Amino acid sequence: MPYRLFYADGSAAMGARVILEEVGETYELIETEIGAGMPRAPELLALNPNGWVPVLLWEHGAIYECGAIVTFLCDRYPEFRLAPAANDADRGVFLQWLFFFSSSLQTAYQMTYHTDRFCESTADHDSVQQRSARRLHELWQVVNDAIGDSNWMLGDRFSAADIYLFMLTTWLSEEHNHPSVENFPNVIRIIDAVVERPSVRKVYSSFIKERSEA
Ligand SMILES: N[C@@H](CCC(=O)N[C@@H](CS)C(=O)NCC(=O)O)C(=O)O
Repeated sequence: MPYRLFYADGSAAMGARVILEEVGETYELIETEIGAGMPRAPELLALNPNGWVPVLLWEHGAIYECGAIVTFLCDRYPEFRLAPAANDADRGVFLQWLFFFSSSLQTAYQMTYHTDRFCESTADHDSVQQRSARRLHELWQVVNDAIGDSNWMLGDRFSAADIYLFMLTTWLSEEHNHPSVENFPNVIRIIDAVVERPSVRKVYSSFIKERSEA
């Protein structure tokens, strides 16, 4: 059975899709409505009660959480060397970055894109929005400093953490008062290399075209 992926353009499902491309598996995209205030498909809610994408369907069931899907796929296809193996010295740091990205950075993004979910009162909205945007800057600074002179998140070794990093940078939005990626030159160095991968060029073709025309 080919993989099936609950998917929306611009979403975290793109990172999971890049990994499917990297490992050369066939997959079907299930285009999914995730717009604010729009109803979620019952099929999605049955698999992920949060109503979020990605959800990956495979022969033994469904998995949600982008970091889990990425790790699951990398481990399933070790020959592509997208993640250090469980007993590899780099495994811990690989997991560190994936967890940091999905728990800290993604949550800060969510607080700026869906601020109302984090406020009891509309009076708090602007304050939460501004603080979360500033928090994003702080978190990206941590990542930028950690990269230092390295070529990749794991030093001299490319991994799925670099693909995840790329995905997160595509969500930076001036409209939401996010910091510009220009503030983080070490991050730019990695995303400039990641964007050259055929998998990324395919999945992010519209995004890349829009950016080049802007
Ligand atoms: N922690 C989840 C977050 C997924 C998530 O926030 N997905 C967004 C798209 S990037 C979504 O489905 N948003 C719809 C919503 O928040 O209602 C993951 O990493 O998979």
